[in-house]
Amino acid sequence: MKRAFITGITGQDGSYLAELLLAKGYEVHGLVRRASTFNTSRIDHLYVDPHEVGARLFLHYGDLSDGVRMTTLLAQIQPDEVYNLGAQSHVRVSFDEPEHTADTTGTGSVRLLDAVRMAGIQTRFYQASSSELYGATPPPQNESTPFYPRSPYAAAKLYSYWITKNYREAYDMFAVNGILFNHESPRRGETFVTRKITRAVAAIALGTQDHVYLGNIDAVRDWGYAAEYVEGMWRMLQADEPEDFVLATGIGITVRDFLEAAFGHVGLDWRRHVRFDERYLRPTEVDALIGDPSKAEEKLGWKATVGPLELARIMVDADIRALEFAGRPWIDTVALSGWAA
Ligand code: NDP
Ligand code: GDR
Repeated sequence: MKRAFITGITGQDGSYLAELLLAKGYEVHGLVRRASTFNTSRIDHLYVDPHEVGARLFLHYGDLSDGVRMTTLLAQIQPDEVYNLGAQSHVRVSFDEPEHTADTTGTGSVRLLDAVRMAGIQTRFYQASSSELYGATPPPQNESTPFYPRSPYAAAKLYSYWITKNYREAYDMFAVNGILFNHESPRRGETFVTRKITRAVAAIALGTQDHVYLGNIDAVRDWGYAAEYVEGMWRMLQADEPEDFVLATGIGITVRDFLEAAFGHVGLDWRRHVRFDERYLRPTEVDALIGDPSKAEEKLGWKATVGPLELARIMVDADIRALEFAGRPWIDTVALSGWAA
């Protein structure tokens, strides 16, 4: 049985990746930050009490700021594959917390890479790199497009990109960067623009809210469906050679277009419900990101099938369902208290 270790397992991508790997027969180990309340709602439905025969999901307390913990955990788990998805992942928040972002989103990666080295294990390593690396460089962007980061988040991810490449070259590690363009889902964090919009649409449609405040709605993004992107991550680690890949849909639309699709799906006119608040602007904005995923299609056989407009409709439907179920999470969950110390 193959064994995987995932940082960021409680996040959007971590939850889909854990689902995928469990379905493929893996034993999955995830890093969870200690919080004063449970932060595992996205993976509760996957949890099986570890005392039960056949349990294959195991959770461990830890933090990317703690390198010693990473080393001891990896030595104990001995994973075949490590997926580094943990990060302070919000671009706007990175302007408020630049040092914390550097520590988790940047230095956290070298802590984990070095933990692999110090633990003396043979493992394949996936680094969650981002289209934010391209920043001010105009689209289309592919694996050879120059980087121009435009936020503390992107600068931290740039460090992680290069240190992953350096460990590949210096220590002959199978370590790769997936340069993923925006990907969303009903599990997307509530403060990213797509989910913020689709939650608002659901609440407005059901009569519990009237308007939503947004920032720059002219930004262009290439929004794909997260559940498809985790398959691409896995394929990168199954390849014969360690290489970096872009995953994207190749379609760019504006936030305005996304608004049109999301509000239009329930027969509403977004212009009546969207207000501007400069608090949501960034000191330096990324105007347009549209990926060229042809290398992944050619070498990994990976191709996105859900485009940004269809995604808007999927997310609106899911948020309406969640509200209709009186705020219960949209996935069926079981109480997850058994694993915690
Ligand atoms: P989320 O914000 O949903 O999840 C981030 C995860 O990282 C959470 O599990 C969070 O834990 C964890 N985390 C945060 N800080 C730490 C820390 N100090 N130590 C350990 N874990 C920590 O992100 P996504 O799932 O959307 O993205 C996954 C990764 O991919 C991130 O690295 C992101 O930057 C990157 N990425 C995402 C893209 C996207 O469009 N979604 C595109 C390109 C890259 P907790 O639940 O406790 O907060
Ligand atoms: P992004 O995603 O910055 O691309 O980073 P986000 O959804 O935050 O912003 C997308 C675009 O929408 C504009 N925008 C707003 N954004 C937010 N969050 N809230 C608003 O009210 C709002 N109004 C307009 C933004 O200015 C921006 O142009 C995401 C994250 O998942 C990163 O971790 C990941 O690396 C990149 O995608 C690829």
